[in-house]
Amino acid sequence: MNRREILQASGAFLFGAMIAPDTLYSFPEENNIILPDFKKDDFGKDFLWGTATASYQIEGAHTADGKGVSIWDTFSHINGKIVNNENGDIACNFYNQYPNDIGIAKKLNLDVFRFSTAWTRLLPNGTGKVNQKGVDFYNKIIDQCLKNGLSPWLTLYHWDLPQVLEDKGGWANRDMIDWFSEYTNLCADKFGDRVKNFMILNEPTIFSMLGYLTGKHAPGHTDVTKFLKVVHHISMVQAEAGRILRQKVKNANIGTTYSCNIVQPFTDSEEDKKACEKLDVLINRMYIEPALGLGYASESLPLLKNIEKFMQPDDLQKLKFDFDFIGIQNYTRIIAKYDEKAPLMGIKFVEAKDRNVPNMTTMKWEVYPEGIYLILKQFAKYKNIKKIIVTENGAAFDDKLEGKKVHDKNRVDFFEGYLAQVLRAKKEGVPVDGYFVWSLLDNYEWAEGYFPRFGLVYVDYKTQKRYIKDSGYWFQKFLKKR
Ligand code: IFM
Repeated sequence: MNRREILQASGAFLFGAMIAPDTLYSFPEENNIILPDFKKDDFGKDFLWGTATASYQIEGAHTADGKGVSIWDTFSHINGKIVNNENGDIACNFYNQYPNDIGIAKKLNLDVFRFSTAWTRLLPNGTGKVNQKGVDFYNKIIDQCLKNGLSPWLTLYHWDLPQVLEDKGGWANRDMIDWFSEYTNLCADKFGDRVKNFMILNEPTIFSMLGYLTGKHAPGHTDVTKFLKVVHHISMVQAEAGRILRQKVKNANIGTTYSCNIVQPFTDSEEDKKACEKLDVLINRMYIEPALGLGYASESLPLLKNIEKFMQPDDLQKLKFDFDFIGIQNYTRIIAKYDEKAPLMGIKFVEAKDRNVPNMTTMKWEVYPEGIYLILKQFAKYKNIKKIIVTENGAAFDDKLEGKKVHDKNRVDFFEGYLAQVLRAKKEGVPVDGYFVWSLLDNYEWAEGYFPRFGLVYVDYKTQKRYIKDSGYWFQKFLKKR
C-alpha cells in the first residue's frame, strides 16, 4: 500500500479536514527549554520572525477544486526521479488543515506566515480563465493569518509552473514575461488589499540550475542554451512583476528571494580561486545584479555573454527593479576547486562528506553558522540594497517521534549558532530585519521526497497529525512577548 492508499483507507484524509485543531498538538505550560545568552530584543523591536512554506511542498489536494497540473505534479510521477518515487499529491494536507497549522504558527509567537500561491490553483491553464475556488482558498489562508495576528507574506512563484506553459516552452519561452504578468496582476487584484508583503520568486538559481542544467528538478532539462534563455527570462520577470505590484498594491513591500552561500576555494591556488569566482556568479550574483542595474556578471563568468543573443534593445534597462527588500536563503557554505574534468566549467564542489566536517544535516550539508554572517556581509556590499530579510534558514535532521515529543537538540543548536551570526552581522551594520525559519512543518523536499525533515513541527504523514518539536518550543519561548 502506498501513502495515499493508507490515508484513504484510514479515512485520515477526510478526517484531517474536520478534526478540531487543539486535539492535534499540546502546548505544555512548562518545559525545559534553555535559551541562549542573546535575546529577541537584541535584534530590534521591528525585526520580523516567521516561518516559510511553499504550496507544492505542503498543500496536497493536487486535483482539488479545479486545480490544474503543474510541472511538479508531472515530474514527481515519473518513475525514478524522486527518492522512493514520492510525490506531493497529499504532502501535509495543508489544503484542509490550514486553520490548525496557522494556529500553530501563532502559538509559536511568530509574526509572519510566509506561503506561496500555486499558479495552477488560480489559473489552471496558466492564463485565461480564473479558478474562483483557488482564489477562495488563498483568501481563506490570508484571512486566517490576519485573524491570528500573523502577517501574510506571499511568494508568487515557488517552482510549480503550470504544465501547459511548460508544454509551450516554459521559462525558455519569452512569452513567460506576459504569462507571469497576467498571474501577478491577478494576485495583486485579488489579494493586494490584505497582502502587502510580496516575494516574486523563490531561489531562481536553484529552479533554473536544477530544472534546466542538471535535470534533477522539474521540468528535468539538461540544456545549456535553454538554461541561458531561462536565466534571462527569469530576470526580466522578476523586474516586470515588481513593477506590476508597485503600481497595483498600495503600500506594498516588494522583494524577491535568492538562495546564497559563501563560496570558498578548497586551496589557495589561483586555479581554485578562479573556479570559485565563477561559481560565485552562478550561486550568488547571477540574478541580483541585473535587478540592481549591474547587468550580467559576464566578466567573471564569460558563459553569460551568450545571453546577449536573447536580449532585445530595451532589456538591460527593463532588468532593473528597485526592490524594497532582498530575501536571502542560506543553509550552508560551498567549498569548490578547479578540476579540468568537471563538466561545469572546470568547477568541482568539494562535498561536506569528503571534508570530514564535524556537523552535517540529513541533506549532507555542512552546518556552518559563520556562513550566514559572511553571506550577509557579501550582500550588504551592494550599494542599493535597502533591506535584507533572511527569508529561509533551517536544517533537516533525522528526527524521531518519541511518544508525542521530538527532541531535536541538533536543530536548536543550529538555530542558536545561525542566529548568533545574524545578530553579529546586524550589530556590524548589515540592514537585516527579519528571519524566517524553513520550515513550519516537515514537508515534501522535492527530489529527496519526504525523508529530510525541516519542520519546527513534526508531521506524521500516515495520520497527518502534527507534533511540536523541541525546536518549535524553543522559538515559542525565545519569541515570547514579555
Ligand atoms: O525545501 C527547500 C525550499 O523549497 C527552497 N529552499 C531550500 C529548502 C530546503 O532545501
